[in-house]
Amino acid sequence: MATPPKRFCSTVDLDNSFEKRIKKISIEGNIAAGKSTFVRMLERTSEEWEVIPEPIGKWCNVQTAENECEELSTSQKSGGNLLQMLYDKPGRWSYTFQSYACLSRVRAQLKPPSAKLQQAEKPVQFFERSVYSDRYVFASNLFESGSLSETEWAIYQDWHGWLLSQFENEIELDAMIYLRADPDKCMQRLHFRGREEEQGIPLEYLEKLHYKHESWLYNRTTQVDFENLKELPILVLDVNDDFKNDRIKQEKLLEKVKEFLSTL
Ligand code: UDP
Ligand code: DCM
Ligand code: MG
Repeated sequence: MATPPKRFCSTVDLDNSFEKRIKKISIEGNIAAGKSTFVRMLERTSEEWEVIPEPIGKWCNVQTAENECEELSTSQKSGGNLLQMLYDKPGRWSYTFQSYACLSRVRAQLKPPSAKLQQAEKPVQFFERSVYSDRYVFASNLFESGSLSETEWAIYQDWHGWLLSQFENEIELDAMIYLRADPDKCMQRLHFRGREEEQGIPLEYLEKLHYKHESWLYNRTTQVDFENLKELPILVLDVNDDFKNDRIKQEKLLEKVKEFLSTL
């Protein structure tokens, strides 16, 4: 009797075990809390860790020196403008912005992991924010402050729920890390970063977003519609102290991340 081709079976096994092994973790936090700085640090730490930056962040940085020679796609151009439009006229542009932000995030998160990651023994993908913060922090806050109408909010929630049900397996998270910083610290960092579109943001806006993060990730009192989200492990890290250029603080944060990963 012919022996079945082993390679075939092991390829299938490999695929399955990769799906089981890979951990997907989102990094959450207020505007300018330090998420991008934090994920860059994670990326440098291990070959087995991959980072998926927030697409909005990329669009806002299109005019920096390192990118200025690159050809920009229509979506990148409109993304950059859209952030400005959102802050200039939230009543007009919040729905458009939130639709585009979520769509582009799903698209970025559906890209297959790199070949290097697929060979890793303990692969981890870190996402800068998630479709959940899009909804439970940003869109929800814009609705509560009157920038999204009842109808827009109802339509947003309808397609958001449907979209996630379609891609549940691909984008489901294993855990979240909440980078917790006081709104005035975020304001300082926002000014320090100097992203032009954001310079008119008042402290009250960061305070509202802070309370949204707090009730969702710290007090866990926000009502969420996704079962898997209700029990998701959350690591809370205080990032009020600057860690960007402080090796010892970075090491301490990394220790906590590693310990957290070992529990998942
Ligand atoms: N930043 C800092 N010290 C830190 C973390 C961040 O000075 O410990 C600065 C960082 O260089 C940037 C700004 O704060 O200019 C916002 O950080 P980031 O872009 O990482 O924040 P995000 O909006 O991604 O959360
Ligand atoms: N943003 C938003 N709604 C979302 C996601 C992001 O309004 N669903 C905005 C907030 C910031 C920028 O996009 O101005 C993302 O940048 P940051 O990485 O600084 O939080
Ligand atoms: Mg960022």
